[in-house]
Amino acid sequence: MSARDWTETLYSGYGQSFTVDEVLFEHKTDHQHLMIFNNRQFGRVMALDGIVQTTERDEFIYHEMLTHVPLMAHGNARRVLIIGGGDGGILREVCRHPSVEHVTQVEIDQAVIDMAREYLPAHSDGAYDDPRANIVIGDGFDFVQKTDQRFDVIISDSTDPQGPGEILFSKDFYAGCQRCLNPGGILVTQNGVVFMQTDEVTNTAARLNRLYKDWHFYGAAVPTYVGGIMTFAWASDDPGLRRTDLATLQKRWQASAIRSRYYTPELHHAAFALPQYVLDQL
Ligand code: AG3
Repeated sequence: MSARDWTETLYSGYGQSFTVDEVLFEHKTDHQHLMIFNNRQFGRVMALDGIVQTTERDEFIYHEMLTHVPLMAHGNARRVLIIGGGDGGILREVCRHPSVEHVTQVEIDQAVIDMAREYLPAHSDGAYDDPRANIVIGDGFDFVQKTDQRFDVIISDSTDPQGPGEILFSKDFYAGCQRCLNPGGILVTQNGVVFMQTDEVTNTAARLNRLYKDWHFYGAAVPTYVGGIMTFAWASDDPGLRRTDLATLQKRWQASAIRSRYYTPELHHAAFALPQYVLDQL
């Protein structure tokens, strides 16, 4: 098959392109257009509705930072809720934590889970078979409004706020998550590339500010989320958790015996330091 180029459609007038060395899967699911292809630089790439969601080569940065930061700051997370995250990367990292007794994952699109298990097996790395995992195919927004389960950490691994993902950035979604958090619980969410998607930070900050005692953002550069640092929103009613000191993080991380490729307690601490242009949005 001859290689063709594919360009992400996230931004108008700017975008990354990949050589599609081989299309592995392309299909319109009940919810979205799903494509998985091979690229010589990034390995297998999964795109939803024309937007890169994850690649084999750089997924560890995003998945480790969205998981280990809240779990290490919490210190004893037993029950975790994942919204979205069908590729299984977050589930894999959550299952690495010995404190975790139960994980519920609410993913709207069964096809994303099925195709990721088939074509991106290292993302979940067996976590879908972990006895602690309970997979719900459904709407994450509805789930947090209705469930009577409570969680120590909620991780929203959504698509961007356009199309079906938009509701996962609403005030009512953040309120639903707050409803489902145990005392001392933490919500983290993917919040876009701040240089390119500045409104996302401004809007999320305003919404969280009306609900949670403590909120902030932290960041990490993920090569295939182009345009600068990816931000993650942080919200909790316990302001002390975000300020967990470095020595405590180091002690907990060592005790967990988790092996990472990106996360370190030092990076965790530093990730909350934001550039002035981002602080100006808060
Ligand atoms: N979730 C976040 C995708 C964000 C991509 N958008 C962007 N570049 N702003 C991806 C799912 C990973 N498990």
